[in-house]
Amino acid sequence: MNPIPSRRNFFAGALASVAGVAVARSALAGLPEPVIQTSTDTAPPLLPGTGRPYNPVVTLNGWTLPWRMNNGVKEFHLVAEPVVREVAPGFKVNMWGYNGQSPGPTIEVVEGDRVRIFVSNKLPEHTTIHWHGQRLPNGMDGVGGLTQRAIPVGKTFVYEFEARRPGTFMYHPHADEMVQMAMGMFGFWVTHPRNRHPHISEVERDFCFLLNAFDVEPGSRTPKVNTMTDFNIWCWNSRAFPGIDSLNVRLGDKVRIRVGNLTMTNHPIHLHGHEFTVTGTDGGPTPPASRWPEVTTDVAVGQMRQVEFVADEPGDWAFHCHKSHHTMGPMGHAVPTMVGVDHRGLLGKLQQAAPDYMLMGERGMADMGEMEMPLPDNTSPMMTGAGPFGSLEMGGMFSVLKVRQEQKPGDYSDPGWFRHPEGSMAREYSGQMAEPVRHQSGDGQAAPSGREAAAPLQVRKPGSHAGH
Ligand SMILES: [Cu+2]
Repeated sequence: MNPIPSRRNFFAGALASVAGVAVARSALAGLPEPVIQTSTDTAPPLLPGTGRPYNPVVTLNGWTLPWRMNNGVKEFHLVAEPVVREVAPGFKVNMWGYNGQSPGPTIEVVEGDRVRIFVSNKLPEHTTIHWHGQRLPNGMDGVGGLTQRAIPVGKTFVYEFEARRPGTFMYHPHADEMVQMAMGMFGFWVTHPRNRHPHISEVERDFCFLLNAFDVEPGSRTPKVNTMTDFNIWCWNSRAFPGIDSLNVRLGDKVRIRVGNLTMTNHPIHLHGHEFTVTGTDGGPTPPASRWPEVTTDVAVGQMRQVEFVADEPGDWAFHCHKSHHTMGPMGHAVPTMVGVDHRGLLGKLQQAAPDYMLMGERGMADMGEMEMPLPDNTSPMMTGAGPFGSLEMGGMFSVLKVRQEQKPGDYSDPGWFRHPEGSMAREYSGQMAEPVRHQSGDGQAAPSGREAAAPLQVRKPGSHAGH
């Protein structure tokens, strides 16, 4: 019956299961006590203490909601409420979420489980929860006005259904959706297979996180809820680099990462140093014959992609969205391009007219990663992150897959930076330099930069960063 007995031992010693704590029979008549999370750390996997066994997931900078068993039904209690989420060190945002955090806790159940979810509304307006991707009775689908009356302020509704198919799902409001999702209301749902499934592999590490985005003016604390596409805080689980934990695995581990997209644009998620296959969507596990190797998978809006690989290359491997504006912290993207513009002699005059005028980008923007520019209170730098060799010049949707021989099975702690074997790193060349041979065409197009006289400098000024 138990498809994964050996794997479960990996997590021995992890967080003692809060799930299924013995509850007095009389207490079962009432509402399950809501569990509130105060930490933004990645919680260790929550071992199932009751119900069918399964191999739990690890939610990046998140946690799994404990449940209680009531006459064979798994009971959860979600509380929709305003929360303050620390998005990155020193940067806190007023969000709406569930049980103390945004995103809400991950819900983990097993195929065939009967699930009862109490949803208490402590928001200033009505809400619902839609269970994205699930097979369920129509009246449990959570679409305000269509399948139910929205949950009024201060009330608790109950959703109940059987988790019919294994897979990776999401939950979010289907009431004033634009505002409530712009404020951070969503969560992950994993239905583990009941038995060994021909298209679902057993893995040593199983991570999940949601892609989400906010528009927060630097120095302010509340997302602008009417923004359509022009977001500036690009998050994994409502955290932005350097606030996103690394994914720490043992060399040789089979790793699964489940990524759901609840932003308003697509995100090509890219892993360095390994090839992966997409093994599932929110439609379920993909047949093995339909899979091919990739190093980037595009996760479109409202989609989930589940990727798998064997972590067989030791090191610190970048793992990020491939849209370069999504691996940056907040800044005005409307500033003109200054690369190649000579400001000498101009700065003083400009500062007489505009004392705050700052010269930036003349040699590219790499300086931004290290310069200690005064920032307004409560924001995050555009490019930051101290690595072992300097600034990473990143922000937003960026993390690191750390593959280590020494990582213990079931240990998710950060092993620190990779120690590169002697002779295995890019290094400065100090030998003789030959004069490069350049192709000379008649119109001087291939002339080395600085020697061409006639070519006019083309400076394109982007109007906004809409559409990224
Ligand atoms: Cu992206």
